[in-house]
Amino acid sequence: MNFTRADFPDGFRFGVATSAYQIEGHGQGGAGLTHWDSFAATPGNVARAENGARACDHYNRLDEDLDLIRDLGADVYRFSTSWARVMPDGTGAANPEGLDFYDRLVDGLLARGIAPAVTLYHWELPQALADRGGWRNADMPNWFADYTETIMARIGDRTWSAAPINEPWCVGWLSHFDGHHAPGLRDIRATARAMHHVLLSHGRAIQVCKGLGVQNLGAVCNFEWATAASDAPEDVAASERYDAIYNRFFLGGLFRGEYPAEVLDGLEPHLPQGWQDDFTTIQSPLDWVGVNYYTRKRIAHVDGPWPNYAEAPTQGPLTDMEWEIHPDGLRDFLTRTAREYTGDLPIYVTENGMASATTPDPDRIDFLDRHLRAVQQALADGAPVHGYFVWSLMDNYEWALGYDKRFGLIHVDFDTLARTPKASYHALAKWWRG
Ligand code: IFM
Repeated sequence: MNFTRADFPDGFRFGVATSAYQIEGHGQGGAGLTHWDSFAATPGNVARAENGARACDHYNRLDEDLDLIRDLGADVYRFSTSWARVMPDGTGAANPEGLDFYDRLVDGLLARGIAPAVTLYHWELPQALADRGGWRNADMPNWFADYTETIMARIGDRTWSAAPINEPWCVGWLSHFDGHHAPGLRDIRATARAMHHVLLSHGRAIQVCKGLGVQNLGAVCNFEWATAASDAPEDVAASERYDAIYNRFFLGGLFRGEYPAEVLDGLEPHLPQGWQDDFTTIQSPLDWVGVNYYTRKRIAHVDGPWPNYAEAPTQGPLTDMEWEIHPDGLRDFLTRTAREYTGDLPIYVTENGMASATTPDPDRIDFLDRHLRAVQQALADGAPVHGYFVWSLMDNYEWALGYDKRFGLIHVDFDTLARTPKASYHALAKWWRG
């Protein structure tokens, strides 16, 4: 990687990202059961039925991990707080040990000169709320607002930025329509409600944060570029439907106060009554938007009920997730988001990275290099990109795929829990440290 900080605009921030359940070790510190624990305990849902009970044991290795972030030269650390660690039953009493942990995390970052970027929900829903229907339940925005108040009253005076929910598509569609993530449903009505309640919960949390005086509030969405598998009109229409569900639904709700017609074709009968009235809350003004980007899909029409699409065979080069490496998609999302939805609002690449078990990892260095060049192209095209955060600081629990998909700049030995920085860590440190 032949970059220097001077190759990016003044004030451009570089960072790394993780999430609570993927690294902390959820079995410790009084955290409550989550729907990921029960999903993983159900045979067939997760590779080798692995769960996040120990993960990287970050809970007990906080200082060591924060030193590694400092030595990397990262400006920002994007982490998440676990709802079930803060409020083990989802509502009601807080867990003092959990609040203390996040307090120490934020103070530890500040003491090392690293800006704390918090996300309030990265998928570990307290089981007690899942038992009450989880994201399908119209009370979710209220429960989420209470949780937001509890955690941000404690740390929100010292965070650099805050975003309520990581990747609403995963929370809504992947988990309730595809059934690939907890709670593992395949139900169109649950999907419609979850997708809407996620956005409404986001809006409520933004309002709570504003009330507490928390600064620099944003939303983090994940996007996949959709390319039609052929020029046939039905494949083109299928790829537009995929794009609408995956990408435009959330941007539309957040920044235009509307959902795309192609999504309403399938979901409208299942949305909660009065959904149109919720956009005032959903559109609570933001200070930035985050783009998580990894890959693109080739999409073909299939006969059958809405949404009538299927993924066409992937073409190389691929990562260990079997995701195509397609840096142009990052450039195109950054420019399209600004052009069609957010204008001058700062955009951060809040996640980008690759799964690769190779060590040393020249493939990861090449991946990051190509995506950073895509960011430079977007900047040259006028997109107001203000930062770029790598997923992930260290190898961790890759959800339904367990521990063998390695996204880290730091290798983790899951037997000894030893951390070993990879070549990609050193390559980034070389220019991030200045
Ligand atoms: O590991 C995940 C993360 O939790 C959310 N964004 C994508 C990453 C890689 O799949």
